[in-house]
Amino acid sequence: MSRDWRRRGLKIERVIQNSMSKPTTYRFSFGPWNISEGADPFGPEVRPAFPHEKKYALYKPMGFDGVQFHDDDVVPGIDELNSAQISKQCAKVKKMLDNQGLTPEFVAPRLWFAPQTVDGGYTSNSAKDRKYALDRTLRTIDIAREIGSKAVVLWLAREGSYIRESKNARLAYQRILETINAMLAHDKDIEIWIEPKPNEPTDMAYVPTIGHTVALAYASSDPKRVKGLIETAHALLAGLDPSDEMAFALAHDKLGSVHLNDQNGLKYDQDKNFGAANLRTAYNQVRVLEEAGYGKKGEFIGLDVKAMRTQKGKCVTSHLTGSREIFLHLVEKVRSTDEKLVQQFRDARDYEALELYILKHLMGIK
Ligand code: XUL
Ligand code: MN
Repeated sequence: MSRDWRRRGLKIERVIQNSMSKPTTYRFSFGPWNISEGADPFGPEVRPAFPHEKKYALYKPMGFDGVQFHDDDVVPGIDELNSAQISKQCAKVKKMLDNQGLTPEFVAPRLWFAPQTVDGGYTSNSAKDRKYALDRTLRTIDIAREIGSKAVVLWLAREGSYIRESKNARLAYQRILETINAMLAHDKDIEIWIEPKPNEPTDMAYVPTIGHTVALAYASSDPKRVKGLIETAHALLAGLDPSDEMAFALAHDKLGSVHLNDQNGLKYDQDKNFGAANLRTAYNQVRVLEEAGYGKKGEFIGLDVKAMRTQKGKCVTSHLTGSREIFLHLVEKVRSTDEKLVQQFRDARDYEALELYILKHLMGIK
């Protein structure tokens, strides 16, 4: 074991002790896209539109302090505006956030809508389209700084392939790394949080897991500023356990944020309410976060949940408040887990008894 790893191990033990002595007060965030009109690939909107500007007033009363943005959530029509116009719009959004007492958690370049990114951005075979993707990403960093956000999220939506032969995958990974380095060079403070996802909209996406993300971080020119954002559903779509993915990132000090939600098997990306498909998996995610002291340095609990299409009403938000409530109930479950008993079961290697204890604890049976 290298000395660095040993030091990190000791640090993790300290964090576990700290998190036991001082409970974390969690802060929650979501993006305006999480309040949607219910369109899906098979049908149109089913609820009346509710403008983005009106959504921000809902955050605080719902118990949320952080806003996650796409670049064009901050600056609608971004591709048609010059930098002075973009700055003016950023100032307007910053004022609104200050007035509402909200923190802009991150800004993500929406690189999956433009005609230039049909075949990907950073990994497109067209040099002109790669330049569009980089320019828009650097502009997103400027937007993040102007509204007071310390991070840019890269969900690498169309960086992948539908057929293997269409791209050189090794070159694609090199191009992603070059983009990360160009972003780090563009701004000396900005953090880059990559949100891995294995598929959808592409068949096979590059950077499908947090392992790929952490490898890219270490290969970059400033590893400290490159982290991951783990979404429950994305980890499940990769056939992985989201709490283990989070633990891996935390062991490397590389969990920038989370998108908690749920996923019922290997289907399309469902963004179900947190805990809705598998409460025990949700409990284990909360357990890993809580044990590591996640949130003590201001990290947010982000919820990337989608309202059911069947839900009636204008501006449906109960999926967000419900997911937040379930998270907080699970924090209580984690805090009331009898850790001494867990340790006894571990020492005796009696995992049958441990499993029964956990299931009964989750069901509220003494
Ligand atoms: C896509 C996804 C996105 C990102 C933000 O599956 O999760 O909403 O979280 O661009
Ligand atoms: Mn997400």
